[in-house]
Amino acid sequence: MLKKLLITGAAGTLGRMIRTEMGGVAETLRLSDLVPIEDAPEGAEVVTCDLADAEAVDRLVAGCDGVVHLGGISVEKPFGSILQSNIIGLHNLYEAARRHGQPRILFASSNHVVGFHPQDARLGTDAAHKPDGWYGVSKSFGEAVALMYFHKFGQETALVRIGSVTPEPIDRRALATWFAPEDFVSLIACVFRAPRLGCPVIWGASDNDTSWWDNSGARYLGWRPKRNSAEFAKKIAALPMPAADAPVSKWQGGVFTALPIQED
Ligand code: NAI
Ligand code: 15L
Repeated sequence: MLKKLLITGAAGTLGRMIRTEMGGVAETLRLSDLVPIEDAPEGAEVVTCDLADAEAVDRLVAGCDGVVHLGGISVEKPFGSILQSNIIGLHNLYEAARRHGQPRILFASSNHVVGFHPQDARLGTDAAHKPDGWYGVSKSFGEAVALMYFHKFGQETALVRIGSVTPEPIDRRALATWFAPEDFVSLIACVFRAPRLGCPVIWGASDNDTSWWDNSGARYLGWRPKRNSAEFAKKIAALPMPAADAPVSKWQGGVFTALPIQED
């Protein structure tokens, strides 16, 4: 078991979903976000920290032997804010990790790294990066940084390309991208318990019948997602059908592919 697990972005949607479920993974949690965390579980340390502040991130990582890195901009935004939180923030995290014993990292990457692959393509973890906006580009950068630190220094990271984490799938696209919160929690446990991790790309998705992604490369972790979006197929079939040539029907990244570049 880890001694101290840092969760960045712990005030966000996924942070709130997982932070009460990490009891079996670490003795102590260090929860961090840019915004204050009011309702932390008992015994957790809480640190307010801007990922763009290198010295603050250095102090944040010190003493942790694992990091679930959820913090950052999680949707398409102007480049300036993505630069601070996702690019400079990522650099600060990996430099801090290098100085403080190389805690294993789970990086919350995104399906938007491959958003411009069509929905009829079946992707392995070696698929070309086809990001669908600055947000996707920042996740692509994050994956590249993690690989560089792995090859140069042996820093281990799970590059989890998350699909769509919601209690249930919200539309037809999500029948392929759905990632049940409990499957995410079990993946986190497997990542931190594995004797050897390396720096694999893992598709962050449940065992969906209509998946676009081949996760066979992650089997060595012993992770077996239990949920399948097929449970909700009838409910989703009753929703209005989007046009076949609409971005949400055509591209893996869905509506993100059609978003404009936003000015800072
Ligand atoms: P969220 O937007 O709800 O949470 C992100 C958190 O990061 C926020 O609480 C925000 O305050 C914090 N943050 C932003 N900039 C920061 C900075 N400079 N310093 C410190 N903290 C900062 O996002 P959500 O949905 O919880 O996602 C978590 C992670 O998972 C994100 O990195 C996102 O890109 C990734 N992801 C999420 C998916 C989903 O289905 N929710 C799908 C794919 C990826
Ligand atoms: C993401 O990367 C976003 O963080 C999340 O809000 C969803 O939009 C998700 O992808 C998705 O593609 O459904």
